Amino acid sequence: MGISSLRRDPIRGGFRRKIRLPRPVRTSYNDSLYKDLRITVIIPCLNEEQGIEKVLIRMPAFVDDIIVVDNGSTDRTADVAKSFGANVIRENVRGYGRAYKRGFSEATGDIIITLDGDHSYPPDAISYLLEAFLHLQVDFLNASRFPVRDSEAMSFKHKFGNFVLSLAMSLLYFRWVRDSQSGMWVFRRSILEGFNLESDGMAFSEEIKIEALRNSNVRFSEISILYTSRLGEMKLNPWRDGFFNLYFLLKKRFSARRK
Ligand SMILES: Nc1nc2c(ncn2[C@@H]2O[C@H](COP(=O)(O)OP(=O)(O)O)[C@@H](O)[C@H]2O)c(=O)[nH]1
Ligand SMILES: [Mg+2]
Repeated sequence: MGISSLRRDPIRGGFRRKIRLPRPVRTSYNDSLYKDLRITVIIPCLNEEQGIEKVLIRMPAFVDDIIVVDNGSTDRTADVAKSFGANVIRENVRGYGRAYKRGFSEATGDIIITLDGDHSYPPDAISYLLEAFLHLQVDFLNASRFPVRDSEAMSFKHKFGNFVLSLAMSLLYFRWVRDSQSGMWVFRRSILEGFNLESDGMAFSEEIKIEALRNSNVRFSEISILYTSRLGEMKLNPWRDGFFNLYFLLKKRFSARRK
């Protein structure tokens, strides 16, 4: 029945025929959990006092636990994160991968979600990613930054480097991966048990995806998010990290697998 078929009440101005609103549906889910799942967000930070504030302001309320791994910051990163109720863990040994491995060892959630502390990845996308993760029935969901809509977010050099690295990973592992360097992932914590994560540096981002692709019991998928320009100073060294990541990719592909 279209709304035009209802006659306007000339006196009260409303519609004559009563529209019955459905009763709120009660679910059996525990209110404090996202569909009965405990969600842990892990954010590695090296001097991200500006970015981490913006990230934590936008963090959805259903996230159960936020772990900020403070990788030897000399600014107010830890204080800002604590003021938002995050669980701040200090990891004095530098390195992106190192920070993540420390964070994983402290995580308790059924699902782990990661993002940078620089406010380049969207915390608002967490619910969308979780829904996609559950709907697609996967174990590891990679959030691809491509296509990049914000022209300030990524230089041509970065886009080109990312494309080369992602193409190399796709060819080496026989699986199309659009963004091998993305730092935003959603995965079941239990899959970490079968992973062999060695990198302490920036190559960790591709290594965790390689492990997901290599494990036949891990269902992998990828979905686009909106990536924007970071706040604060960039920690990545494009040439050094780019070439090292390519070398790491080849080394991992052709070396014997350690368990
Ligand atoms: N490069 C780097 N990043 C770190 C380190 N420890 C923590 N991080 C954090 O890891 C995230 C990724 O670094 P970023 O400079 O944003 O790299 P990009 O996103 O690849 O450009 C940021 O939140 C950093 O603050 C570290 O030792 N090295
Ligand atoms: Mg970043």
